[in-house]
Amino acid sequence: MVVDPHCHDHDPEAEIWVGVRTPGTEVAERVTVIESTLRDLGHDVVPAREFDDAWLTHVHSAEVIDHLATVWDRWVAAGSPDLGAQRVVPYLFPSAELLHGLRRRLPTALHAEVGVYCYDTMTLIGPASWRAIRAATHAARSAVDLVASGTPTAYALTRPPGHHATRSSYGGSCYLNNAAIAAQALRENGFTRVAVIDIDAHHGNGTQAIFYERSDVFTTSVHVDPGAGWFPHYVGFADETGRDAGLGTNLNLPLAPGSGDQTWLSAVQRAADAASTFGATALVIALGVDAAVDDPESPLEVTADGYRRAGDALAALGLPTVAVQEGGYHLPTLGRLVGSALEGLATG
Ligand code: SP5
Ligand code: ZN
Repeated sequence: MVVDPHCHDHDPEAEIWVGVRTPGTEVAERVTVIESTLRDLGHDVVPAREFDDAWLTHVHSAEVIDHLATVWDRWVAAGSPDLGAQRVVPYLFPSAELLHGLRRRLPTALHAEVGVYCYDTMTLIGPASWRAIRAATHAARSAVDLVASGTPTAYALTRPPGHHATRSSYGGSCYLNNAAIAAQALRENGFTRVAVIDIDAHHGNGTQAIFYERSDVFTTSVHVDPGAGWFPHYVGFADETGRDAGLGTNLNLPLAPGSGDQTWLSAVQRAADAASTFGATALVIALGVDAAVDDPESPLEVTADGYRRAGDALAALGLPTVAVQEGGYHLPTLGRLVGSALEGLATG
């Protein structure tokens, strides 16, 4: 398990959910309980090392990286915390209809700029958020280093999560895309064809978008059907299969709310089979455990044994594997769910 203590530092405090400030579910205690459970299960702990942040432009735009790195200090300097939400939060979004084909300017007011990069109202930024955001990328890249130097499987305890972040935008409690960063780093370490299998309860829209036109990275996601009314609502449908050179290299497997182990595991097996058909030489698992039956953020009903069997099925691919933590919000069972998935991966 690769950890970076700065992953605790991000404190979004809240989510603005349909206009109401509610307590956030993506809390620092998530990494505390996962780390302590995995320690109890005998996992060794490897500290993440520092990396050059300039490399992050291989996955994200320089503009969003600079925004994330500077927005809190600029928010304070502008007096914006006093506007009401304390945290950085958008209020206006430059939608295609609003712009009507006109050039998207960078607004003068910082509280308007936030909507250029942040696509929802649930992904707030506080004083230490950037430290955690970059620490999570360091954990993901450290796990890649381990695998590149011969460790068969490495797990990165990343927080905040990443799979909803696109090249230039953030949302869904995600800021930079740790799984995409791991996939790109594997590519640059000589793994010619990389598969990302996303088993978080929500569609991995950011990872899909980052690699949508690429033929060297296959992306597949098993998630609750956005068409049944679930985040991210606009994407994650079965007919999204990639574009241009990437045509045929994206596979979405949306599931009905209420789906349990049997249905979910056959979708995970389909994802694994597709990664194998693609000819992947390395694997990234976007390991959210919020499909669990007790999780407050999704209506899927996967058990701890289901996660163990998913780990088994993915291990059967026999590929060098980096697992990156995504969602999972039920603190009493969170550690055990991650432990079960990793147990399956190690023994499968
Ligand atoms: C990484 C990940 O799992 N992100 C989840 C993003 C989906 N969030 C949707 C939130 C829907 C409203 N939840 C109500 C919680 C009130 N605090
Ligand atoms: Zn999720």
